[in-house]
Amino acid sequence: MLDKLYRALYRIRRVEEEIARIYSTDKIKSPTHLSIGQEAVAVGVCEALRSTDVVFGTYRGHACYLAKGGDLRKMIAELYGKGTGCAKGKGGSMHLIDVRAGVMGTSAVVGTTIPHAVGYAYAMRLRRQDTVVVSFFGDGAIEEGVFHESMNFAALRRLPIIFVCENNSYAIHAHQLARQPASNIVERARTYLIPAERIEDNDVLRIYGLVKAAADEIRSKQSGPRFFECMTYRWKEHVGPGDDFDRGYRSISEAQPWFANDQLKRLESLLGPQVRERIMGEVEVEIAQAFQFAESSSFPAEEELYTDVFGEAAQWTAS
Ligand SMILES: Cc1ncc(C[n+]2csc(CCOP(=O)(O)OP(=O)(O)O)c2C)c(N)n1
Ligand SMILES: [Mg+2]
Repeated sequence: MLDKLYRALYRIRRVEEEIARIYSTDKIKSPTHLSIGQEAVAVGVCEALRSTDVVFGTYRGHACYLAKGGDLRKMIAELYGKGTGCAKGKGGSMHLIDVRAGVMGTSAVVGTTIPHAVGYAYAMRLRRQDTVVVSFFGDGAIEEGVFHESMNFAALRRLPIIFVCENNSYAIHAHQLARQPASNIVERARTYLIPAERIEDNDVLRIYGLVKAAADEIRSKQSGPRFFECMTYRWKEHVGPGDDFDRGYRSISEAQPWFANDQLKRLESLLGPQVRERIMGEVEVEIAQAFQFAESSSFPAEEELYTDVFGEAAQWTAS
């Protein structure tokens, strides 16, 4: 298990470092929100799921997409705006999807995938399937009305869903305590009678263990939703590849404990050098191939502007 978690963490970190490295060349055609520093949440959660389980994420979604098994080549091609991308080059970094892997979508609009996840969980309950649904969102999303409507409905219907709040303390440049009366997200989840837990330290092994137990319980006992508030930290600026500790809204001293608590380094130290080097080598080849795939793919044809605009079943009649 350690080597799987390490591979997933290393792969996401290195993919995003490569994205950051080439960002200034303008090859990447969409705004890009990096999750460097936060990878442990997506990795701990997704490794605890089955391949048939599904996740819904946010615009900071590379980690969730990759950790759940989304196709790396199609993700990089999507960032390049190429027709071979996972959303045919029309979505960019913020709109990743790989239905076969159970990545049901990420969205630029804060909070929007929470009700999608709840709707999916409702469908699973009606069809008596044992799929577990995970909804990832940030600490900013809980200020959206739809978050509370979704929590209410999920609790009422005891839906098979795990809510994962990735609390990195900031929404763009505003600290949580400048936006919310208290740092009490788990308590608010509990008011819906949803069992909720806060994981303070980005500990990938703990996140994995707790989510695994929660998913097992949801499946075996139909015990209804669970909620995890995972404290974490965004190392890079809100959007883009740079550092922003000189912007004045946060300090490097606040970040230092999180740098020291890097879960990638932690797992690296728990693995033998041979395993580590094998994984690093394999991942580097895969990443190079993914960027090569994106480079050599074509942009979508002009006609593509008119496809996928409406659902196939949509019927429009003049009235
Ligand atoms: C409905 C909506 N309101 C405002 C925005 C502008 N916006 C983009 S990112 C963001 C911050 C969200 O913060 P959080 O949910 O904590 O996620 P993080 O960026 O920290 O991962 C905001 C307000 C938006 N995209 N959608
Ligand atoms: Mg945030």
